[in-house]
Amino acid sequence: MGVVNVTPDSFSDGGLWIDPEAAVRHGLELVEQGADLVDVGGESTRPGALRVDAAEERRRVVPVVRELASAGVAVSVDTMRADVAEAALEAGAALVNDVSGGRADPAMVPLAASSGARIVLMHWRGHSDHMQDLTQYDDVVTDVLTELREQVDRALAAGVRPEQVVVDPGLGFSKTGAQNWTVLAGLHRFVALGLPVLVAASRKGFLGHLLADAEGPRPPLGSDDATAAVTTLAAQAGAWCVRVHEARASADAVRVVARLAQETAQLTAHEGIHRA
Ligand code: PMM
Repeated sequence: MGVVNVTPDSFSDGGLWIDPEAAVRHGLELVEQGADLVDVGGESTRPGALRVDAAEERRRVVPVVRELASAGVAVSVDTMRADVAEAALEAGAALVNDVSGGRADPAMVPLAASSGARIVLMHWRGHSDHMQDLTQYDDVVTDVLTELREQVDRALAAGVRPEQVVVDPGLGFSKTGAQNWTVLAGLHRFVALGLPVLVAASRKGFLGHLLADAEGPRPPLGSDDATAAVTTLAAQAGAWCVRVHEARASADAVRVVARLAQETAQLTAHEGIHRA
């Protein structure tokens, strides 16, 4: 999943794709790099960000979704608002990516149920202006899994079908840097839920902190290689999708993991025959 943030203030690419034509060009470039999906968002969710006006969010997102969808691109819309999601679905979006996992807008889950669209439910505890005050966990992997399972159950109880649901542990959302690493180490437990898992580590602060030098944390644009490393590990752990700002390295990494998985399966079968 390649990211197009049609925002002036996103963490890594704020302002770059605010012009709709530039946003569409960038979406097409991500597809050329190997992205199967392009995620279009009009609201920054970086720590501390304030909410954008709903009409402004719709104005940013819908023309870009329409243009990319009409070019044959599979588009997801990154929004916490049901009316923005609905307008994007009408404009041709195939998937709704709700970082609040249905918690921010009570109309989102009913929209998913009535439209039948696939929906990403991300683990979420609160809006960006205070989410980093909500990082208390007894055991971060177990607690995130429990809360995410509750979000999924709420969606299923409201009529969303299991095949529609994608889950996401929400790296960076109400999680400290150290907690992000713990969640990544426990990714297999999210995969074991039996639902497709999306992982979005791309250019996030915890990578910049890992790669810090004497001048301080590595800026977001400098962590694409580390992002591709996370993609490799996430693919190996069985993730369904990674959400990334630069798609080529991650698309290549996924192909390497898939090829090696095929080879490993053949080798295991071969060894089984020899043992038998
Ligand atoms: N993170 C951001 C935006 N959208 N969607 C999902 N499903 N998961 C995420 O972790 C996520 C997201 C923030 O990233 P950006 O502003 O740097 O693109």
